[in-house]
This record gives sequence, structure tokens and C-alpha cells, in this order.
Amino acid sequence: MFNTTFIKFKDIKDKYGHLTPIESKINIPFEIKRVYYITKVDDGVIRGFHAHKKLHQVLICLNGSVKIKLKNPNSEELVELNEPSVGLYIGPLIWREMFDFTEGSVLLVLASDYYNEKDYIRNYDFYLEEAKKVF
Ligand code: T46
Repeated sequence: MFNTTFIKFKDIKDKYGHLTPIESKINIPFEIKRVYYITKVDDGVIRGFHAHKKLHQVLICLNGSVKIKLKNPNSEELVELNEPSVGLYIGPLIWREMFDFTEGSVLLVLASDYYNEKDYIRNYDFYLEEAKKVF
């Protein structure tokens, strides 16, 4: 889907375990200004239901798995993150819904900017209006 892609990071495995390095503007297509993570999501909870006007993000499921529904005005895709060496890039004007977090799952998010509620589009009809200008 336009404006989303998977990013494969290095998975350095030795007898001591696995290590995945991530470097701003090297493995991630933007400068990382913010990091947050989502944990302890109860069964049946669906998060998201928004798009961003300008924000770029990469989502990485460090433990367990989570499903993500991605939408633009023309198409819809369902992806699952379950591997700490795989990131999901989501660019501007992509609607997202995250669900089926498994017990103990940890969803790490790297973001291109500081938190700004004004960058969120939380109304789906307004989202469609804005996104149709671009897609
Ligand atoms: C996204 C998906 C993947 C902050 O105060 N600072 C922050 O940096 C963030 C991300 C959130 N918040 C506050 C805003 C809300 O009061 O934390 C609360 C929960 O945020 P929200 O309902 O937006 O969480 P999600 O899981 O629906 O969405 C989050 C991100 O907000 C969003 O940018 O793309 O994860």
C-alpha cells in the first residue's frame, strides 16, 4: 500500500541471543524525535482509529504479536507484526487500527516528531476527504 512498507533490520544472532541495531536516518527513513511503546493491552481492545497529517512512524513488535489494519481511500490491508527485526513504516494520511495484541506484547514506535494532538485526524469522514486529495 502506498505510504506503508516493511523494513527489515539486522538480526545479529550469537550464542548469547539476538541483537537488532536501529540507527536514525540509516535504517529509519527519518530523524527519530520520539519513542513510545504500547504494552499490557487487554483482550479485545482496538487502538488507533486515526491517521496523521504529517507524522512518519515505524512500528516494531518487540515481543508477542499485534495485527494492524491499514487503510487509504482506495484500499485496505491487514498486516501482522510478530518479529523484533521487522518494522512497519507508516507515512502520513494512512488510517490505522491496532488489535489482537497477544499477552505480553510490546509495540515500540519510532516517530519523526514530538507529540502533537493537532497532527491527528480522528474523524474517518474528514480523513477520507483529506486523503482523497492525495491518493
Ligand atoms: C499511532 C499509534 C501507532 C501522549 O501523551 N504522548 C504520545 O507520544 C502519544 C503517542 C500519546 N499520548 C497520549 C494521548 C492519549 O491521551 O496517550 C494517550 C493514548 O494515545 P492514543 O489514543 O493516540 O494511542 P493509540 O494507541 O490509539 O495511538 C498511538 C499513537 O498515538 C499514534 O500516533 O500512530 O499509536
